[in-house]
Amino acid sequence: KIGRFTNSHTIIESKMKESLTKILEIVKPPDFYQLVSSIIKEKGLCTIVFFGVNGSGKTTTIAKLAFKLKEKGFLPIIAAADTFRAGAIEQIKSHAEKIGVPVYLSKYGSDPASVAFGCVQEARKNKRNVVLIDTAGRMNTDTDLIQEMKKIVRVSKPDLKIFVGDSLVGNDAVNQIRTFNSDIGIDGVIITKMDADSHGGLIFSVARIIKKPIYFIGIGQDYSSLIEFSPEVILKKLF
Ligand SMILES: Nc1nc2c(ncn2[C@@H]2O[C@H](COP(=O)(O)OP(=O)(O)O)[C@@H](O)[C@H]2O)c(=O)[nH]1
Ligand SMILES: [Mg+2]
Repeated sequence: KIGRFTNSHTIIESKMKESLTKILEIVKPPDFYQLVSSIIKEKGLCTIVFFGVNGSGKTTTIAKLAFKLKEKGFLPIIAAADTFRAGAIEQIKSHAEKIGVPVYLSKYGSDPASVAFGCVQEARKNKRNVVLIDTAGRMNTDTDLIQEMKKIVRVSKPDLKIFVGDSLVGNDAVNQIRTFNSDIGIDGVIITKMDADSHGGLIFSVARIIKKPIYFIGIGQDYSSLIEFSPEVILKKLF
């Protein structure tokens, strides 16, 4: 029943917010840093591998997250396991230098799984407690590359497998998420470039298809432009 002085737009808007909130609650994450802390407490080390197609923002997101982890007192180390794309090693090395986080490097063409494994060993030796594994951008149709990703997972035994998805790619990202989830298994998602896109369709696809937590959203290119996901933050962006 609409009261005499109530604007019907307001009612529609609040109904929309209500149903969107229900969907957003599906992907609402547990506290990321608490989760990492509890893994470290149990195992002494938390290993996180990031995957997703070329250009989705993996390397940038890892730099942002390493920066945040360092700020919070964690001891991150980055594995430069993208040994495939030209410039990838220099890119991560330059980020790591800027934020003051160590990086474990190898040569182009070397086996990404052995880089990931080497970094885990290095972390144990040097008392680092979070390993962030950067991987090559790979097309989800390329089965060789999916095999390679499976090998990285087999060898480095990550505690978390995070899919990094670009909010601008729309329906393509939905197919990526489906393929990656069935072939490798996704524990959580980070959605990038939300500063350039305001409808956030990918968030709703994650809620509908894989129902896994979305830990962070990327909202820009600098190191501080990574914010924790919450339904409130997204609703504020949408309305
Ligand atoms: N505007 C914006 N650009 C981003 C964001 N995250 C990454 N990028 C940019 O996207 C491009 C590809 O990122 P990169 O990390 O190299 O992707 P990768 O191939 O998955 O490692 C770079 O130019 C980044 O600066 C974001 O949240 N917002
Ligand atoms: Mg990269």
